[in-house]
Amino acid sequence: MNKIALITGATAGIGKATAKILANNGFDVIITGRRKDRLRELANELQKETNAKTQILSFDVRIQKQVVDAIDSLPKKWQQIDLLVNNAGLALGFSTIDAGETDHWDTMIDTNVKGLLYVSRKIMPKMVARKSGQIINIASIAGKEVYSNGNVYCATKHAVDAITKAMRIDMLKHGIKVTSICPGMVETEFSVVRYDGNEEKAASVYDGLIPLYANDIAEAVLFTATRPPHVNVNDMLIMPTAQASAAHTLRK
Ligand code: NDP
Ligand code: 8X3
Repeated sequence: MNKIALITGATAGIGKATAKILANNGFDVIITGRRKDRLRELANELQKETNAKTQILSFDVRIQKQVVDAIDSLPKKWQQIDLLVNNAGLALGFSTIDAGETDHWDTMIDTNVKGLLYVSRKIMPKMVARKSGQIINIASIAGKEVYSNGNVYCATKHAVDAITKAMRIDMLKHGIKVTSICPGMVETEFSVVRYDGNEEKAASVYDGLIPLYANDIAEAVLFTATRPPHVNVNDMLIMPTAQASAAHTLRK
C-alpha cells in the first residue's frame, strides 16, 4: 500500500509541484488549499497522469475548526497520514516595520505560524500513536536571515525554524522525522501575492537572474521523504546559484 502524504497549499507553486512529484513516486496524496477549483483540476491531472489515489480537502489553515473538520471528514484509512508537508504560507507587503500594515502582519502570523501549528496539532497525535511519520516544514532563507522590509515575514519564518527544531526534539521518542526545507527565491505566485496582484512588480523580483522553480524544492521534499528509516534530513537551505544570501544577488 502506498504511503499517504498531506500537502498544504497544493493549489499553486511549491505545494502543487510537491503533490505532483509525490504522486509520481508512490505516494497517495491529500491535496489541500482554499481554492477548490484548482484542487479539482490538480486531482484530475493526477488521476490521468499517475497511479496515485487522491483526496481533496478545501480549508483555510488559519481557522482551526476548518482544519479539524476537514481532516475528520477523511475516510478512516486516509487519516493515517505518513507524511505531512506544511507548505501553505505567504508574504504580504514589503515596507519598513514602522509603516507596516497590521492586517498584513495578522494574516502572515495566522497563516505561516498558527496555521502550521493547527494542521500539525491535528495530524501529529495519530503519528505518535503509530510511532511513525514524517513532517516537512517549508521554511525559508527568511527564517535564517532578516532582510530590509522583510520584518514580519522573516519573523514568521524564524518561528517556523524554531517550531521545526522543537518538533524534532518532542517527536524524537516517537520515531517521527521532522525537517525544514528552506528555499531562497522561488518563482511561484509568491511575489504576486506579496505585491497584491501587481504582476509587473512581482516579475521584477526575478529580473536578470535565474531563480529556483517550484520543482527544485519538490525534488528536495521527495529526497527527504525517501531516505531510509535511519536517516533524517534536519535542515536544507537551497538557493538559486545567483543568490548568495537573502540580500546578495547577482543580476545580469
Ligand atoms: P504560492 O503563492 O505559489 O503558493 C502558496 C500556497 O499556500 C497556495 O497553494 C495557497 O493556496 C496556500 N495558502 C496560502 N494561504 C492559505 C490559507 N490561509 N489556507 C490554506 N492555504 C493557504 O507560493 P509558494 O509556493 O512560493 O509558497 C509556498 C511556501 O514556500 C510558503 O510557505 C512560502 O513562505 C515558502 N517559501 C517561498 C519562497 C519563494 O520565493 N516563493 C521562498 C521560501 C519559502 P490557496 O490560496 O488556494 O489557499
Ligand atoms: C521567500 C523568499 O526572498 O522573501 O521566503 O526571502 S524571500
